[in-house]
Amino acid sequence: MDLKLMAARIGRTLVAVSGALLALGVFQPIWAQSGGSISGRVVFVGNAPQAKKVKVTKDTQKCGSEISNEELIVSADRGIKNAVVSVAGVKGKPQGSPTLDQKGCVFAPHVVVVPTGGSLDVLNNDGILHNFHTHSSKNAVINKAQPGFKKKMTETFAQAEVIKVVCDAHSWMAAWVVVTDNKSAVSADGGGFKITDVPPGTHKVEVWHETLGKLTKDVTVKAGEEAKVTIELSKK
Ligand SMILES: [Cu+2]
Repeated sequence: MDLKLMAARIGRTLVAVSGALLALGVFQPIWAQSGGSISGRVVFVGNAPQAKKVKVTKDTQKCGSEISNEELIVSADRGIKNAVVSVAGVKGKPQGSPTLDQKGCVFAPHVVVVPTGGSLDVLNNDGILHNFHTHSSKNAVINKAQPGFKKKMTETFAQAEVIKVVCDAHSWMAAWVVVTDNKSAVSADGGGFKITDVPPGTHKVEVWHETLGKLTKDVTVKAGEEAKVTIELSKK
């Protein structure tokens, strides 16, 4: 028998044996043990407020005449946008490098997650003067003008912290930089979120929203399954 034929026979035998072991439940395939996911919605309990409008008094050709205040965005079916859902003690990094754009005199996104020690690209797509000013206590305060010609600045955050960012040139501009090593997701329009690759077990899921505060919930994740949760927040 030549070597190729022998290798092929050994290969087939291995496949058959592992297949039989799988069928017997002797061992679990590795991909089934890699974790599950946590998904669901963050919802508002109570009378959902209307988003406030803010009159623009400056740079109106770039900013328009009115801006929606983004501190509490609740959809018609009560979903809360921009809540940060994270899994305590489970490390994870956001995909790609986080960016905070300034477009139409609004920070976008309104809430951005940055890993501890990681960097954030601060973009200026407006071509007018903005100012990136952080209100932090654990991290060094950043207060930098970003003139129209400066399309990008890169800032780093050494410590885990929830940081409010404002622009001193436009009083309505505000955003939040959430610095954490925990696996996190920011709830989308309608309040939906999903966190993948969570190890099996019972986890403390932490939720933060800028005006509704914090909440912790125990969530049990099973390998290969999606744990569905509804997180309810209300005004204090
Ligand atoms: Cu600005």
